[in-house]
Amino acid sequence: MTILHCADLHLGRRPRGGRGSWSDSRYDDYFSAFDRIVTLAIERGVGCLTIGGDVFDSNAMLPATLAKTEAVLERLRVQRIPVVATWGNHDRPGYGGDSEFWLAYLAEKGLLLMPRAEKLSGIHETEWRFDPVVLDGISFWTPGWWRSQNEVVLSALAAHLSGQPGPHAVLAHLAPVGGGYLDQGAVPADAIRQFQDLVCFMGGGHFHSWSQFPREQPFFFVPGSPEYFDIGERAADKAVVLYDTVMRSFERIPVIPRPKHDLMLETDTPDCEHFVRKQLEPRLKNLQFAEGDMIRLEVLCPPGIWLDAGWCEHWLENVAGFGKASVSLRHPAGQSDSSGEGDGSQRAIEEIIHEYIATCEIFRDVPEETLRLLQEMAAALDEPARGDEIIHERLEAFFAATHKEA
Ligand SMILES: [Mn+2]
Repeated sequence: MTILHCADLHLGRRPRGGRGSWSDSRYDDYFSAFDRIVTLAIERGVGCLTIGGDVFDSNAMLPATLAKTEAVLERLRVQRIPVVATWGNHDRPGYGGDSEFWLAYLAEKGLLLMPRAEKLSGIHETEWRFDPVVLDGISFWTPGWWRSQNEVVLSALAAHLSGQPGPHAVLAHLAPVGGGYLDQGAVPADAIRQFQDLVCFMGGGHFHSWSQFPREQPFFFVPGSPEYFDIGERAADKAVVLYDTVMRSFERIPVIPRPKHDLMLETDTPDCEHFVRKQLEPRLKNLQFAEGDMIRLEVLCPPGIWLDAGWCEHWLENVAGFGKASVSLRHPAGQSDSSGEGDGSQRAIEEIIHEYIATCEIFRDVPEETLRLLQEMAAALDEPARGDEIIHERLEAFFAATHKEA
């Protein structure tokens, strides 16, 4: 069987900051990206399309989001190409009730198939119940998404599969990491490796850029989100994987999100018009870009020089023609104008951090928590013996306080 695997579609997503034409065009981007993947599935005549979670950006959605999703999936239904999907952290409802999410509705409508993983409350230990979807003799399983228990469920699933006749495939909204991990969707590579001899294919997700595991003869793939989650996302390597379960071979097919450009420039003046004329315009002359592209500009400023980032963003969007611009200032580390005066240097650093937080989308709404997190992490550097532990604790506290999830 040939499987086309994608993940992290984030259908229904809008950029923060309200409605408007930019918000509308980004909203459409996520559907267009999914639609192109569906076209690819049809053109290649695949055996099935699999989705590794975060189908939707949120379980609370507008009616139009559901209707548009159904319309895209309908294209596959008429072509008799089955879709097998698992859920990610974004698909989950914020309250209990594991089946009360919209993927279950799409499954009921016959637009996709969903393997299940259920938690059974055993008296002494947690037990899990797994129900596969069987297509052409291959059983598709999922560990589901269980937050801090993700790794536990994954091992329970591996144990379960070792007693079941194959062939098996697994879909999981997870990505392997080598070293320490700070994210519920990241699991140690060994947690994935235990499936190596149990499955013919494993489709991952959660991280928004491509990775394969192991490097040689991979069976596990994180494809990457087909669109940028937001303008600050650094994950740029986005693709889908076409996998042949008989040959155990794969083709990596890049998917192209709305273009985003990352520039870094310097200024020695706070005069925006001068900066645009002398630095920005000459740089843009050499940049291949089209109207509606996104741009992230970082400007290195000498101590005490503050360019008006908002003015520059406005210029990039309204004069240069970018769809969205994000401008942030950077000041050299460890330098301060107010040396030798009480806690003056400490204050300068805090100001710089505040300025940075204000320009960075994921921290902007939680400036106090972010500042505390940074201070605590800086303090952890002074305690090498317990540093790791402190950083884990502090990050968990930060995520708990802000409900931020990747
Ligand atoms: Mn995601």
